[in-house]
Amino acid sequence: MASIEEQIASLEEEIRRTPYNKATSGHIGRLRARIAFLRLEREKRSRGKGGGVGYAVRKSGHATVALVGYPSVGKSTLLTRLTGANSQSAAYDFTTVSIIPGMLEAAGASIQVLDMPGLVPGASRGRGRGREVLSVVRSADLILFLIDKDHPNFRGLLEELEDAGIRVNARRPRIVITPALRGGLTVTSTVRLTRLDEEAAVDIAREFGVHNGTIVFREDGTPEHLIDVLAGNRVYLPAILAVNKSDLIGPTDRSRIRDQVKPFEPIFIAAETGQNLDELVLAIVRALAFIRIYLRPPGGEADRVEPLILRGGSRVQDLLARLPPELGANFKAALVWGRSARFPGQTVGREHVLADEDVVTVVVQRGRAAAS
Ligand SMILES: Nc1nc2c(ncn2[C@@H]2O[C@H](COP(=O)(O)OP(=O)(O)OP(=O)(O)O)[C@@H](O)[C@H]2O)c(=O)[nH]1
Ligand SMILES: [Mg+2]
Repeated sequence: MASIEEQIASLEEEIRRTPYNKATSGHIGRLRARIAFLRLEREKRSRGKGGGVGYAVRKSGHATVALVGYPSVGKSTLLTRLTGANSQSAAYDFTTVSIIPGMLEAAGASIQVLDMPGLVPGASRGRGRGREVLSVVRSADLILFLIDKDHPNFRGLLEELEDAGIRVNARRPRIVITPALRGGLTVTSTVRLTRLDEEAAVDIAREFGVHNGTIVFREDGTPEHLIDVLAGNRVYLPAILAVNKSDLIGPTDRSRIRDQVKPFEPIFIAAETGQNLDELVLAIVRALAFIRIYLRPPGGEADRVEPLILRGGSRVQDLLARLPPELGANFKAALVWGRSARFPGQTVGREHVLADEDVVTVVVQRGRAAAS
């Protein structure tokens, strides 16, 4: 029996050979689903063997940014410039053999930046420690792609990430799958499906061993969207892109690179000379969408001086995670003033999504209230 690797390769070959049209789209969807399923299996096995566990990188600070690029594009030089961490840099590939963290202080936030080994083609299949690197990328909050004039094949980087289940600048598809024990598969949708028909959806689900239950489309999803939801282990990360060594790049090359990386808006920098790093830092801060939360003790005044910094989209439970554990353990409710509140002092629960500059009082059980 062929190895998982060989099975995947031959399925990929079959997709390449099959012309894409309406008649073959169902078949291709099934092949893609089988590949995705085999990849999941491969991952499970390598974990079982103790492989693919990834580097142990302790997250710290308010957010973590992963520097992703081919070897020698200047990742280590950039880390040193941004954070002062001493990551080795040299004029040959694979100088970085492990992941080096540094801390960037910007806009009142501490941002952990991770320098990692350059990705090579085939990284998602394990080449050049690729799987370990990609597992660290998965746990980051933002990807900073770094390319240079000699390594402009940014699509190749994206493909490695895609193959590792990392979705860049995309959101989780609005497809809900509820498996059942019997009764077959029912597909329903709240919008008209133009990119995938019911029959194809059922076939794809079967490839993942889902034979009974409901699939509800809340958007006009593609076969890839459905596969992502079935695989279940996808991560959705924001990303920005910088072009390093701009000191060596003339205007013609710049516009060529701009075209190549669309829809990304590249930031041209030179890590070695520090050129344009302010703009890059601004872009990082913007992409992380920090919010400031002011705590207010019950009956007291809000501390307007030292906000707690959280990621955009954070909930009350994320705020609690940053406060003394007894507050979380005895949490009863939170009172919120500000943009996320429907009215001043609204009572909310752990799931409530906070907004920038909200004022929050944490109410704990046993009639005791506290905020700090
Ligand atoms: N001209 C120019 N050279 C740079 C710049 N930034 C880095 N370099 C050079 O590019 C080479 C590689 O830099 P590194 O920082 O080691 O690259 P890396 O991406 O960390 O490489 P790996 O760890 O092997 O993946 C070094 O010789 C740097 O001096 C820059 O802005 N301009
Ligand atoms: Mg390096």
